[in-house]
Amino acid sequence: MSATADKSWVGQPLKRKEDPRLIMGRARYIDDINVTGQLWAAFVRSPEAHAKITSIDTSEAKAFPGVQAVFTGQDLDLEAPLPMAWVPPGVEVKNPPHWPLAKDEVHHVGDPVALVIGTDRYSVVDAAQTVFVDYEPLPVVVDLEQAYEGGDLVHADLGTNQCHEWTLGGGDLEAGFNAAEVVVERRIVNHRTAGAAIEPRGVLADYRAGSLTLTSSTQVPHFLRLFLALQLGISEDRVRAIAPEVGGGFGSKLQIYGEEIALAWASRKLERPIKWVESRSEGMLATHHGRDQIAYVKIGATRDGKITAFHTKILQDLGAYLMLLTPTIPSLGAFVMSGVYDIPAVQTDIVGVFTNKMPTDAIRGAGRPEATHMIEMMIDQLADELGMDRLELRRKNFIDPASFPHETALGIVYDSGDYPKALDTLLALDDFEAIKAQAPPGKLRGVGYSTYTEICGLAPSRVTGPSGFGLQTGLWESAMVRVHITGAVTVYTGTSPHGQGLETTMAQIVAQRLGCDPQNVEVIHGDTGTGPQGLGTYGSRSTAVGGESVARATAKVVDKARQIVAHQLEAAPEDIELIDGKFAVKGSPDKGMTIGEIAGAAYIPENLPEGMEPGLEELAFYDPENFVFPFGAHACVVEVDPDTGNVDVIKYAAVDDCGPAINPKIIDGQVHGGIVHAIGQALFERIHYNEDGQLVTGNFADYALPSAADVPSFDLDRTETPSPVNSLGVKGIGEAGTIAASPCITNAVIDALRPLGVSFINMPLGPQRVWEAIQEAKA
Ligand code: MCN
Repeated sequence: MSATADKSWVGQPLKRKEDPRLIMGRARYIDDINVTGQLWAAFVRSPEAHAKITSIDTSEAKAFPGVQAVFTGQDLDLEAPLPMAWVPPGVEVKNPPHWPLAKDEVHHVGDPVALVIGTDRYSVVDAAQTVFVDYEPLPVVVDLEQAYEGGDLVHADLGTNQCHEWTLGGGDLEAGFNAAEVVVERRIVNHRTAGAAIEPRGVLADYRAGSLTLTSSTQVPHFLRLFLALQLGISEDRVRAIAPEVGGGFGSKLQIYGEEIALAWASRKLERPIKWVESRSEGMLATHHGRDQIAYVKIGATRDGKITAFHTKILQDLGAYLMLLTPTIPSLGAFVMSGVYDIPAVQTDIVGVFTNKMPTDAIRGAGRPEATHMIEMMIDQLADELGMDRLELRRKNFIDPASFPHETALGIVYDSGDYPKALDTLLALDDFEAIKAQAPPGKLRGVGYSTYTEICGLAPSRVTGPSGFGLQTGLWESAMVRVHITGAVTVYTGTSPHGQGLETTMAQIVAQRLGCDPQNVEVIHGDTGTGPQGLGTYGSRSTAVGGESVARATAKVVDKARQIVAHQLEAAPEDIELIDGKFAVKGSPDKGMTIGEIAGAAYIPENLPEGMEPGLEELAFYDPENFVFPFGAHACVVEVDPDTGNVDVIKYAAVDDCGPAINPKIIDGQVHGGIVHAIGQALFERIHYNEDGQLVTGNFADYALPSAADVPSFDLDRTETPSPVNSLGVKGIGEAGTIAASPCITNAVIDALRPLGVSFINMPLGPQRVWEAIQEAKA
């Protein structure tokens, strides 16, 4: 055993430490938290998709029993509109002001126009209904292509619905298509979905004595503190943001929401704590949506199947405003647009387009599911055109495992990978073609495949490509590790887990290095009032960036521990190693000290090395040199009823590679959830607005989330290809299933329908669409 590795806690399928409190109802979500003197808030939201506000009459609401105040957009004197955190360098982005309460005009159904505050949770909702807003309706544009082609304007003063246009590419596209003997073009739709976290959003703002404490169901408490400080003009040290237990986010809580800012402002104004918890239907209207892209995709190849060029033009439906990361989303996909393939020329043109709908932003995968959907569908389409086996086509174009680290045509460096191995491992799991061949009479079966890579653990300031692009913020992470005198350990992480199990995996990383039990390691997160600066949980970054910072802080503790032990045992620090839970001299394991005993020596400093500070706690900030690139291969078998168009997934198998597993059980759980998320998009879920901009799918009756009955049990395996980017070798896994599964399902449905003459179909593959595709093919 080396000085930093003892019992192998890393790699153990431990049960999640957080589960007992979650399962037994002991967790405290925002809805469980109330404070003395608390008021309640309700938002008045626009029923119009686009309208001028000609007047707002709040008199009746103000007279409502218990109502303390009613505010409109004219009352909110903020320092700035809601933030949009990132602009592609050198790209002109039109960013219309987005206020927590609309000032003169509303731009989507659900746009908040007034805030009613009172003593009772339910009567403020009734009072909100008595706020009379006079709207002068304006033309509504809902359809993305119409908005792009010059339909009615969402923001008349911009003179266009086009927000921005930019290109990410590398290699000679023209030469690539000239060299192609076969070119396939498709219009691929990736429809709008919701994050649909089971816990809705909620906020409790408590401003008193010049300080603000804001508790919110958020994935990013540190960003929230920053923007609260900026928008309210409060010094950051007087703002504390807390993410309590958060019941899922799936990207939808990676946001600075107007409700957070408005409640903070009102709490300061009234000097009372104020709380708001969203209803499900309010959440469907006003929590950001995701995806919503239409792409015109073109792939070129030689007759023998070598891909020569790949071009995509993406129209991104922004909705009515830009939120925190809205314009970033397609670029995350563009970074990996060529997927796991060695393609000499790749280009993505991105056009952001405003429509009168709720804004879109990051939802699990954020741009990468869309990119994977395109390349993996196009591989199947190309194979069909070439008359070539689709797995053979994939193998022919896989990036050579010997070429890692591999620089793509875009100038992005994939850290490590072995795509043929992932596919071989997948094919060993099941005989998919045999399952397909066993279709019952009257049913059609199809097999789908997808192979993928994604970009995680964002370290964007390090990445610039040939066209000069690069995300501008370094996404470092921090950790503090404190060993207590009893040997218990507290870890503070700047990540903000909300279902991922990081309290367990981070404890495993620490326990392995300190020789203690993970049960004795408590991981604290989600509170800017404790621990160091941090950046939150999203983009499957928490292990590759946050976990690495935990490992680095622990390494500093180990370093100090070895010096203390060496001093006490009169040995050299280099000779101290961790053996059976004790730091001891190499070859003399009987005379060692546990981490608790070392902490005792550190806090009762009677015999420390000359000049050493007492205490045993260390802080580390880790700023990665590159992204990490998880990858994998998925396959499924679907069964289609041609009479009804119904699709059942009867087999789903996945091989994912996120480097060495910290906790295989947690990884499996993440992959399960991710796959179900994408099966949901492929077959069931769709945020749908009618032509007037009214949300049709405003609750879980109309917005169909998959249930356990809709998915098979999954056959999973892993390969483990370490990343050279961090010392743990780890990559992300939280989004992998979602990235791989939608093209896998879609390709399978096409495979099933091919005998009927259907060669292409877009999601969502609900019965009606599938049935219609069959009828069209027949006709
Ligand atoms: N892990 C591991 N070994 C590895 C890699 C990861 O054991 N080699 C573990 C991690 O330590 C962690 C889990 O797998 O316990 C996921 O880790 P990671 O991939 O680092 O992802 P994050 O923790 O950053 O989570 C974010 C990711 C995203 S972007 C979305 S969206 C998402 C997801 O995680 N939303 C979720 N999973 C979710 N799961 C739940 N229950 N709820 C959500 O809202």
